[in-house]
Amino acid sequence: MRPAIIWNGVQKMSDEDIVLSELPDDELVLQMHDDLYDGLKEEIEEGVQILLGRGWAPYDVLTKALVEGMRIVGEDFRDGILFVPEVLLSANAMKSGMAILRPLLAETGAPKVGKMVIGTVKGDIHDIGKNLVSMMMEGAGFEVIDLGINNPVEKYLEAIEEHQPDILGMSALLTTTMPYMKVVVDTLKEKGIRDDLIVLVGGAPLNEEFGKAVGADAYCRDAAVAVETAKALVSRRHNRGPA
Ligand code: B1M
Repeated sequence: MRPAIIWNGVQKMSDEDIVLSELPDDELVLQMHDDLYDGLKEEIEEGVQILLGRGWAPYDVLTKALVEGMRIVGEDFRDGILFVPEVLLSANAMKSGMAILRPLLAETGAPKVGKMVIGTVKGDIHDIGKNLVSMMMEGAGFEVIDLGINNPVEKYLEAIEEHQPDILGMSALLTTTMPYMKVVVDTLKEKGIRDDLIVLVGGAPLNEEFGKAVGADAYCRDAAVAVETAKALVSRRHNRGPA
């Protein structure tokens, strides 16, 4: 065990002194933010299991421990304090925590309410937010076909033809890749299939106005909004019946 650190005259625990299971919930969540920041995959997995074991809802573990931790990582990435290799480690730790939560969030037993094809657009390899949307949609009873990252329009078209989804979801995290959403929507129009689908878009740099400009049915600020919007638009469509 490493000795305790003396800092500003105050004895501070070193990371190796910390036993996650002994921390109260609020301190454990803060420690998990630190561990995510440091890309500590095993500690994140342990923290997730501890919170679940204490009766936390999977959604709360996801939003309060993981998503909030990633928000902090994002700020320091933006400010040049963290760099790509470090953020990759954080992303991997986040994904391993999400992998534990995924089956729990999907465990609704509810009948399928619709089908969604989703993917991150061409040129963009960010997938944490998209994965989160997929998880939440599955949890809400949607069947989700996840195309992964860096999708050219052809990939979306193939998946639409093969799976005949109710919804097409697109994610973009870069200002340079978000315009590609319009390429996809315009191609759907050219093919005469735009109105067969509900098109939902999301990603940190987007907004409502952008969603309208690319011709989407809705912009979704986060995964919870994506679920609510999808449910509302699918049920409106079903009530309207076939054209
Ligand atoms: Co990147 N990156 N990154 N990155 N990265 C951002 C996006 C950036 C904002 C960081 C910054 O500078 N502040 C910045 C973009 C700036 C800009 O375009 N204006 C940036 C940059 C510049 C880059 C590189 C260019 C860096 C470089 O190489 N120099 C490079 C680009 C690579 C590429 O894609 N071609 C790059 C690389 C990476 C990593 C590989 C290191 C890693 C990605 C790992 C991975 O995803 N597997 C990474 C990460 C992790 C980030 C930040 C820090 C975090 C993104 C994230 O996962 N957030 C990010 C900073 C930030 O966003 N503040 C950043 C957590 C996630 C839960 O939120 O993705 O917003 P988010 O998803 C939300 C909503 O947006 C919404 O719901 C989600 C859940 O609530 N949503 C949808 C998302 N998609 C949706 C789809 C829907 C509906 C809702 O469909 C229906």
